[in-house]
This record gives sequence, structure tokens and C-alpha cells, in this order.
Amino acid sequence: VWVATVFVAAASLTVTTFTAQADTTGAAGAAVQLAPADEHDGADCEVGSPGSTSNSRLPDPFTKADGSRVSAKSDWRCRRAEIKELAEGSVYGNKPDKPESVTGSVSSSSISVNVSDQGKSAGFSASVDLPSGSGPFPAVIVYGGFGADTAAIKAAGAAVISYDPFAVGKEGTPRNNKQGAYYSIYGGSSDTGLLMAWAWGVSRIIDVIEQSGGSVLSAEGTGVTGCSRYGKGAFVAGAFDQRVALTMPIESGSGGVGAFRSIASESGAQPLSSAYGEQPWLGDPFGSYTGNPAGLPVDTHEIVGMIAPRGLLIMDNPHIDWLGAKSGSVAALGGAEIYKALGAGENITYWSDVQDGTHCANRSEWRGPITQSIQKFMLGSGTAPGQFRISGKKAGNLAEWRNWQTPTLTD
Ligand code: MCU
Repeated sequence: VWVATVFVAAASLTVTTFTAQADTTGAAGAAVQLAPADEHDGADCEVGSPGSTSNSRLPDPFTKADGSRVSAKSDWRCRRAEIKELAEGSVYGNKPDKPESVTGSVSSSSISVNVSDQGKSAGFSASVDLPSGSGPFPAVIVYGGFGADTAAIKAAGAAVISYDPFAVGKEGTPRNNKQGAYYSIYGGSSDTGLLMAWAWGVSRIIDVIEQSGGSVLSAEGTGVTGCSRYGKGAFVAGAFDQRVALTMPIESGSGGVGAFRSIASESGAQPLSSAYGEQPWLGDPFGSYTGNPAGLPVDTHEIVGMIAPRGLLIMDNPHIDWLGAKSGSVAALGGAEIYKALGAGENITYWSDVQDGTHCANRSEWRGPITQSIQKFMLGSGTAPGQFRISGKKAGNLAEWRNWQTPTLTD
């Protein structure tokens, strides 16, 4: 009852504008973090195109396509819409607008999702595992069956939705014959990559939870997580649906959080051509940039910025070179500049200072920040971890990667 009351009160205060939302998170330990109500908050923005660019450093997130600079916190909403457009066009492929029809059901053990759009239909389902106590509970959508600490998630008070991304976008297919629920609707030769197809599936799960009336699961405070290829997926899902309150990518590597420009020069990191070629994770447009990251109109620090000021906990493994954790830290540090400019610096945490080098292990060091993040961003209590714990083994230096300064934005 208490949680529901807090959400209602916060919602009526925040309207859905970005400024108001950032304000609610400004004071340490203050009001609950509520994501805006819209999947694509900013659909009304006029979006400019910068034309072709080349920049060996991270593009300035605060310079708009028309060349002017972001000056107010409220400007970020439309700048984010521009970044969305650029990222879809060069990295991930398009995420279609909300489909004509989404139906489904939520029970204490499963969620079913049925989608119709443009005369085609497809569906998928996911299993639900509730924590102890009485609901409705916010849920973390957990990609695949490995890497996420589901015990920690439930102990923190959130439900776990086990999501099989392959039902929505299958691996092992050629780019001109992609398969899964997303491609059944939008076509096997859609240039949208698997990461964005999976993100679309997450958005459709959130649609169904929203429509369910909230007796078992509440849609406010949804989280998303996954490890490795599913960490790449969780990162994209959080960036491209503003309803996600907490994004927790784990060991996501190349094609995930790692800054593309930095990955290209990080010793031992999975090359961009490999991340593009191993599976159709990234969208087809990225094929033009695997050998030319300087030509990308965006980089992943701006994808981090699409998540700002919402909750973000990035977990990286510095013990395996292939995972490109140094580039993960570069993107996180660059993206943190956007969080800071919005007055929400405490809402991003990056943590690669861990002992166990096993890929996708559950790590004791991460239990605290996972628990705190769920409680703060999904349940509205306590304080965000708000830390950068970067392993000395893979510590990126943002100064080498930028030639822009972070503005002081007006309220
Ligand atoms: C880090 O994610 C991937 C990596 O990009 C791949 O090269 C490797 O094959 O698999 C990793 C993964 O998903 O491991 C479970």
C-alpha cells in the first residue's frame, strides 16, 4: 500500500516532463525515481540530422544536430530523441513505434505477450518468479538463463521475469533471414539487429504489465538485466524504453557498453567486426562502421546518456581482455558527465573492481549495489550506490577521449 501511494504521489508531481523528473532525484535519498510514462518520451521532438562526420574522439553529447549546445536540463529530452535516431540509423537498426495491438496476461508464474502490427501477428511468453511478501511487485526482466543474481533480486523485493530473447530474435541466422517473433512481424530482412529486437520484446512485456492492472506485477519500477550478449541486450533495452527504471548490464563488452572508438584500440578486446559478425546483434547499418568507428555519429557514452537520469548499474569484468572493460569504463565515465549535468550523478554506478574472473559469475561485490539499486529505483527507498569502482587493470581515461566540456545546465 505504501509503495503504491508513493508512486501515485510522485506521478502527479512529475507530470511527464524531463525537468521535473530530474528534480525529484536531485536530493540525496529523496523521492522515488520514476521513469516517464512513455516508451519513447520525446516522440514529439523535431530531430535534426548532422550529416556525415568524422571524429576520432567521443562526440560531444551536448551539441545538437543543428550545432547549438544543450543549455537547460529540459533540453535533454529532445537531444535524447536525436541520439535515438542517430543510434538506430548507425548502430542498432530501427525500433518501430508501439504496435497497433499488444495483448496478453500476467499471472504469478507467467506472462504471455501477443502483438499485431501491419497485418502480422506473433507472440511469446516469459516465466515469473515472485519474491516473498505481498504484491504487487516491480519486476526485473532477466535475459536468458545465466549471469544475473536472481537470488539477490528477489531478496531485494523484486520479482524475476525470465525472458528468452531467442523467442523474439533468434541467434544463428543470416542477416537477410532473421527469425523470431520480432522478425515474423517486421520481416526477416529487417535491418534491425537482435539487440534492438530483444529490446522491443522487453517493451512489449512492459505493455502487458501496464495493461494488467497491477494486481501481481506493477509496471512502475521495472528493471532489466543480463550478462554478456544479454548484457548488450539489457543495455539497449534500458536506453530505448524510458519506462525502464533500472538498467543493469553485466560484462556486456563489445557491442554493449564499451565505447566503440575505444574498443577499436583496446588490446585484446573483441573487435567491432567480430561483434558485428559473430551474431546479428548489432543492426545491419553498423556494417559500414566496423572499420571506421570515427565515422559513427554517436558512441555508447550517449547511449548511457539516453538512460540518464534513470537508474543504471554497469557491471564489468576486468579479468578477460575480450570483454573490453577498459572501454566500458570510458563509456561510463563519458555518460556520467550527462548524469552530472542533469543533477543526477548519483544515479549511475560502474563497478569492475571484482576478484572472481569467471565470465558471468555471481559476485559478492555486486550484491550490495544490486540490492541498493533495486530498492532505490524500483521500490523507492534508501539511497543509490552512486559509485565508480574501476579496476586498476582496466581503467579508461576519459580525458583522452573527449575534447568537450560538460556544461552547467539551467533548471
Ligand atoms: C560478451 O558477450 C559475448 C561476446 O561478445 C562473444 O564474443 C562471446 O562469444 O560470447 C559472449 C557471451 O555472450 O558469453 C555468454
